Amino acid sequence: MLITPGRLLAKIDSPDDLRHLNQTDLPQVCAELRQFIVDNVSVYGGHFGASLGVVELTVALHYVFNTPDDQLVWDVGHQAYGHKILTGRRDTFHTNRFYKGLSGFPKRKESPYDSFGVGHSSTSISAALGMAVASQLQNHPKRHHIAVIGDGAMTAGLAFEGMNHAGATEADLLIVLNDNCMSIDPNVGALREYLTDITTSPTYNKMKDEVWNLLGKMSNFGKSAQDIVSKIETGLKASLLHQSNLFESLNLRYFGPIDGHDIDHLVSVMNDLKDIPGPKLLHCLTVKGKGYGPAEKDQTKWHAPGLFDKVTGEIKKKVYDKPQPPKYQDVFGNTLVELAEANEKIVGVTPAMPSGSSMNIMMKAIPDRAFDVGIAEQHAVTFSAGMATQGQVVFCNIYSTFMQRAYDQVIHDVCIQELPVIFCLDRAGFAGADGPTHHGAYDLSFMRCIPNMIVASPMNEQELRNLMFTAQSDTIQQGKQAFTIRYPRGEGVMPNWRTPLEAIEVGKGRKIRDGKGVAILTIGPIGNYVTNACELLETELIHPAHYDMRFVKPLDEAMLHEIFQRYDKVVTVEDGCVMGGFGSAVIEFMTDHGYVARVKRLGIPDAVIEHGEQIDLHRECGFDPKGIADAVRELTYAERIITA
Ligand SMILES: Cc1ncc(C[n+]2csc(CCOP(=O)(O)OP(=O)(O)O)c2C)c(N)n1
Repeated sequence: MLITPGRLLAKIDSPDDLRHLNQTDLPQVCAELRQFIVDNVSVYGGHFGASLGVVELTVALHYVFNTPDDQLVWDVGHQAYGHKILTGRRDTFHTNRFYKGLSGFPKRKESPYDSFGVGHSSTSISAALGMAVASQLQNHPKRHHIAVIGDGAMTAGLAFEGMNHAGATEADLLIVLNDNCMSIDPNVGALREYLTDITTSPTYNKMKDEVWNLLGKMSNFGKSAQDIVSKIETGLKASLLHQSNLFESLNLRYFGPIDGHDIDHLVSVMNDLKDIPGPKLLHCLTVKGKGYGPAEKDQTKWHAPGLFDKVTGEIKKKVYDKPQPPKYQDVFGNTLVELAEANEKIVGVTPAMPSGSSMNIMMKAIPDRAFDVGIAEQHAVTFSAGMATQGQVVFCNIYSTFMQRAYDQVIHDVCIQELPVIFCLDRAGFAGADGPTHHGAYDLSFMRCIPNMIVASPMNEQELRNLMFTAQSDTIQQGKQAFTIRYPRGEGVMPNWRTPLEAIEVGKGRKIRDGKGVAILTIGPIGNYVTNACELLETELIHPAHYDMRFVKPLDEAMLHEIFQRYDKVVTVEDGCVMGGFGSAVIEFMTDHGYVARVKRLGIPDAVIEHGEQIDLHRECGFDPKGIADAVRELTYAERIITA
């Protein structure tokens, strides 16, 4: 479907074209940009509310600053659709997030305007500061560096680490705080309260405007006059706010709050800020979903709504004639409540993903035992560890990819201290359209090498429920081991998934089918592809056995002995990196026990795999049903020639 940009937008092939327009044209550019985003996302999907909320900011930033020489860093990057469209990607924007198309996030390889690759949050301040300090070292005194960060992303420790450093430098750094009171779900924590406090202090706001005007006028009178006014301004901010200004305390000059949808004001303020040296922060108030009614009203739902009818605002849902399997995340959310109702020690922890992980089901059902701690994965893990020391049974749910942030906490705060925290890693394996920044590719490898850690993955919904049941049982909780359960994004395979809860013996796999000559060993839901692969092979009279190992650690050694005694050809399949993962564990077992077999490991290779539908990526990496069948054919080829 061809989407036509508005009259002005059609002529903007780069920010240079934008900068040639009159400032009076900018409201029209904003309206057309907003419409173009609505038109595209409604038919092609993607993130939505965040980009609509920063339309004016995006236009103002590219209008005022000399991008790409000035370095503009977007935090997370899910709000950068307007930026992509204004920076030469308007005509390819319909490929956004599709296999081989544009990335849904800024990406250095994609454009010189994408100064820094993003996807995970709260990196922008550190990255832009690094650029600013490099500019000083390389003698580019006129280059500006801007980090645009949301109030949600600002809750992460990394953002504070960046500010702490920035405040001790003279770097030319502008932090634009895009405050819309939302993370994906409503933002949480004391920082949110603090920002609301600044935003709603009427006395401060009035005084601030007056001082600002004065500051503008004083700039004609040289640096010492500016310094005096600046001191008055700082004093005013401190005395008029309930606390001293957080950002000023970190030695960042604080400006705002201003209306982030007033394009004229944004342009004039940014022009002023260009002349103010050193690290500074501009606090902009915006509305997530701005300009599209339904998205303004239900901001969580419209964070990434899927396809929708742009006229009625109806989100398109596929209609099926029979019951469908649930999403793994919903099995997690519902099972957690079921378990927590029976075991009052159970608590749930999520770092800013209540709806993404379905922890919101427990937050609703048992609010005092479910915690959204903000975008703070490291804190989430150590907070869980703290609760575990007191005998709470903690389900800490973190997307596999975001767990990378908290690796030291898992080792240092949980496993070394023998605490039985339960980690549920959602979005394990390929994340799909979000791409390489979000693929949960590494958890099997990085979790299995930690002492005092059990690592499991269910092949279906029933197994997920049973693993959760097992992990919270007294046997595990009185032991000394943490318990990782990883499962993928999307739906499972069992429409009737509310099965009775049963404990699973830790380190015990399942034989799914017997075979001849070759065995396929799988971990997790990717094992469901094997049924299909075997159907393909049956017609060629190849009969592989299939084992669902369930646990990567501890491995089912009895089962592996059986396998290596019966089969000298083995294929391992995992939706995770092959280096150091499940297949590697099987090979380690094989050599440790002196078996000799041909083993083919299927999984994610040592490469950055881009975005696309999960099945496309499985195919690309050779572990879709056909890829698995091919691997078996390859292993058995010589034998079949001989016996033919
Ligand atoms: C480290 C990390 N944790 C979680 C996420 C998932 N995530 C993506 S956007 C988002 C909300 C960000 O909120 P904010 O920065 O305020 O931007 P907004 O969407 O409100 O514009 C979250 C939690 C992430 N991208 N990175």
